[in-house]
Amino acid sequence: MTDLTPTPADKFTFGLWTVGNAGRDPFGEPTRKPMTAPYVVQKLAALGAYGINLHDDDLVPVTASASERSRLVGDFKQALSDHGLKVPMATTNLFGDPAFKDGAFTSADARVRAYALQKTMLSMDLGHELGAELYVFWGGREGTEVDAGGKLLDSLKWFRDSLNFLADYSESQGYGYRFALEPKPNEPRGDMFLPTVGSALGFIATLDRHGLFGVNPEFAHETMSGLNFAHAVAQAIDAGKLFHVDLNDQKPGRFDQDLRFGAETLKTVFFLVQLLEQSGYTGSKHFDAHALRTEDEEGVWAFARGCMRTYLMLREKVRQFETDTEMQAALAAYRVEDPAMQALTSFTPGNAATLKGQAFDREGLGARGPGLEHIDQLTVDLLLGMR
Ligand code: DIG
Ligand code: MN
Ligand code: MN
Repeated sequence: MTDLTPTPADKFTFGLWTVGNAGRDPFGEPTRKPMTAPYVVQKLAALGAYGINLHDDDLVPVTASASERSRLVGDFKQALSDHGLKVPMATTNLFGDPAFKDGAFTSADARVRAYALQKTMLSMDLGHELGAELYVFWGGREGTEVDAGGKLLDSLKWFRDSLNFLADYSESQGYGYRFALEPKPNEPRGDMFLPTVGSALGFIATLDRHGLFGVNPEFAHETMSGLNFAHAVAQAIDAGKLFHVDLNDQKPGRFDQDLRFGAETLKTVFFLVQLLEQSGYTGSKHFDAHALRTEDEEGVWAFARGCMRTYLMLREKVRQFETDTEMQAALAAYRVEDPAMQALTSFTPGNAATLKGQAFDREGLGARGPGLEHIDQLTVDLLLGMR
């Protein structure tokens, strides 16, 4: 039987805010008591996690005094050292404070944009102090409900100026951060800027230090847009821009559910794991998810165990998929190799002339059955454990 025990080598990470989610939602009060950061570190290490990520406010409230900050950071660092957990990623909470209610980097108020830069620099300082090498930007409040404000073009300029400033700050400090933009189509804003992986990739190309920027796709966010998350991740990998990934699950057409990984959409989740494993992705497998509001603390740890267990089970299914002779034979038949024809698709004037004169059996090409029903049923058999 495959060993499904998570180890730090699997690079599973959680955010302080994920297992620390107290169950508050727009229509209800918290259902769980808060947990201290050192306690969360101890529990996640015991479950086999590799690391813990944080927003600045998750560890140090914006109202904390210097001595309180020192104590909170010191206790957290001690717990990390005691339990061997890393902090691979840090990020800023630019979405909770009312100051950011109409955006942070894209606020129409220049003072808010400047404050967002200050808060992010201080948060980058904290992340560096904790050893983070990746910095995520999720623009929770970067968007609109009212487009009459006339800032659609200005917002992209302000967003770009802020990211350029912060990349320059990181380099000037010698922090060596890489940065990952995390897209989301809506919620909490009616329409958010950089809504999908595709839009984020296009925006990165406009940045000064674009080589330092990649994406942090989240399963729930692309799914909210009605998109296939495996396709989004494939494009990020193709662009060499998959710097991080937020793993969870989601029912299409609903608010951001941040469900336990694999709780809802097993086939897409399987193809995602296959992509991450086959592409040699070496970044964190970050579960940006939380236990259902119904759950008590034991439910929180069942949630965390489930995220990691499901990833490991699907990784085993990927191995089975790759070694299943019937599946591999069906995949080989699906792809029609024709070296002579393939050679013609590399442009030379001669190839173009030959290709233009090439006779094709157009009707025969259309009549051929690719065998996809068989391949997909074999996949279902595999996922249901029937082969
Ligand atoms: C929400 O999906 C966002 C925030 O939780 C955080 O800024 C980011 C990092 O995972 N994901
Ligand atoms: Mn989410
Ligand atoms: Mn996320």
